[in-house]
Amino acid sequence: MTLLRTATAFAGALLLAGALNAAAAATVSFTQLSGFAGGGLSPQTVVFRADLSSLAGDAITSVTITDANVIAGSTGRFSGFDVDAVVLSTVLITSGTQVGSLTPAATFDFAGAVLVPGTRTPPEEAGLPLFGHNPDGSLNNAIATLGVFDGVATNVIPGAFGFVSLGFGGSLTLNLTAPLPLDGTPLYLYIGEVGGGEQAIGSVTVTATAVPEPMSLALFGAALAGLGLVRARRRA
Ligand SMILES: [Ca+2]
Ligand SMILES: [Ca+2]
Repeated sequence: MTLLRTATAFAGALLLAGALNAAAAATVSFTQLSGFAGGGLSPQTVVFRADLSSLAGDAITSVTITDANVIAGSTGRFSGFDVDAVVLSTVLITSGTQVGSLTPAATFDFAGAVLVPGTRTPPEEAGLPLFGHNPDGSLNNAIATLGVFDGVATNVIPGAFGFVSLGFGGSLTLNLTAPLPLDGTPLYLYIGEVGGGEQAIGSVTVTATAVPEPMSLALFGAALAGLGLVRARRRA
């Protein structure tokens, strides 16, 4: 009986492994929209849109924005892509002036954001983190406000507000509070870049349920038959 139980447990473990979700990162490309987003005296956030409607997989679990290393824009603490907002929405807009109509399709865990700071162009400002970063390397959510397109396009402190500067080659990863199912309906990722100048590369982590292949099942069946044979021989 022991052998049979072992075989049954083995079968259960295999089937469970087959049902687990496998995650993969898919690169998405951004299109720059006309018009600027933002408010106040410096409404100069450039809005980019990536079409995720035909993304393969079951659900989106996280989004990563990486500075594309185009050396432009501001310097020092404001180096790299200046992320004003990151929004997933089913609403299609064609101008940055329309960001107010974007209803979020999912909620990001902004408190759990992971930042990998990139490099800066001089001045170095030793000891000071990139704008929107806390000294411990975490995201300063009180300054970045990544759920809202409200960036103020200036590198004057005080005055600058509403974004996080990634540094050249730096990145920002945001997990969703719950997986967003992909069902083939329209879905867009919008990001804002304060002041213009820099470009970003987008990456989306997608889960897909692994289905056991016919060959694996055949091999598994053969293994079970083998175990049964051993058991029969032992009994004999
Ligand atoms: Ca913001
Ligand atoms: Ca910028």
